[in-house]
Amino acid sequence: MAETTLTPVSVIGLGAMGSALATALLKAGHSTTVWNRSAEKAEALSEQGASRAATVVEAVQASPLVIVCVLDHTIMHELLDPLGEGLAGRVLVNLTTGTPKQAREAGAWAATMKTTYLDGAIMATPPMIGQPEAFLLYSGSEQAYEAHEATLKRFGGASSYFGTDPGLASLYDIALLTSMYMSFAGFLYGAALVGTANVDATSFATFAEGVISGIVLGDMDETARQIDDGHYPDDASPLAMQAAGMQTFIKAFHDEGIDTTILEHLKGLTDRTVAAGHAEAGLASLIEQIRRHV
Ligand code: FVH
Repeated sequence: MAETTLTPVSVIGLGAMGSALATALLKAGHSTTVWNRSAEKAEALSEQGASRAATVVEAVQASPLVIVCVLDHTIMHELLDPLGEGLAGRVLVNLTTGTPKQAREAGAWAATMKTTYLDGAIMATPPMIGQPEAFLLYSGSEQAYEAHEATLKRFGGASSYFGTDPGLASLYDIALLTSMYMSFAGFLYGAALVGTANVDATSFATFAEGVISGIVLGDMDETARQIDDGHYPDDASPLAMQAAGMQTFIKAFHDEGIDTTILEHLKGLTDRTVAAGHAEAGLASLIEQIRRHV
């Protein structure tokens, strides 16, 4: 059911992100109550029309929808556990970064408090909050997401709901950020290698963009299909050949005095995949060793 009037919202935690969230709510006209450990961070928001709660309890009592955005889950529990059934009947949206396991534990904990729980992950920086392209991920109570979707979209127009498992938002968030970090690292390693011949990163980027967008991103659908099928055709570049190539790459990095740790790790993963029977398979077969906890 969609909102018909603007829901009053409380925001607990007014760091860079919590302040941006509260600002977005105020701009949209929501009655907004705020609380922060260091009270001075509420001053600017108070000038914009926020009500200042003196305690966490007061903040929770002020609104049916409570957003918490503090440094980590331990702090979130330190602040909210003492409330007990003081949280009953509230919708708690936890935008504090945590692991999927912590999110699931928080979902179970909230149920004991008779609180409806939505976990969220923010793929945006504070200045992006409130923009149509800002992407926040949510999982947990579907009913709560549907009831408050319009309010939650105040934070980011591109926000999405991923399912009832409270851990899903964090799982997607960490998976997407891992893809980002690894792609970024690949470019940095390449730039470092050509840099040993005084080639600047800008010149390297001209070629790297084509390889990354054409070969890596261009083939992503096919790679995903192979992962889902559990079948990894090699496309004339079998893994055993690629493992030998990687050894040469490691030697090249070593010869030029550059860090080899990530490549060595990739080579180890590739060797284990070959040893497990995928010598003739394609690169996507690495997923089978990645899935193993070593
Ligand atoms: N800022 C960002 O770019 C990222 C984007 C992705 C998601 N994160 C996550 O958002 C959570 C909050 O991050 P933040 O940027 O607001 O962080 P800070 O500015 O450092 O504010 C931290 C807030 O936590 C409060 N806090 C810390 N320790 C305690 C404590 N022991 N008791 C009560 N509150 C505590 C702190 O209060 P204060 O220091 O101002 O009194 C701030 O309200 C985080 O999970 C990011 O991973 C942001």
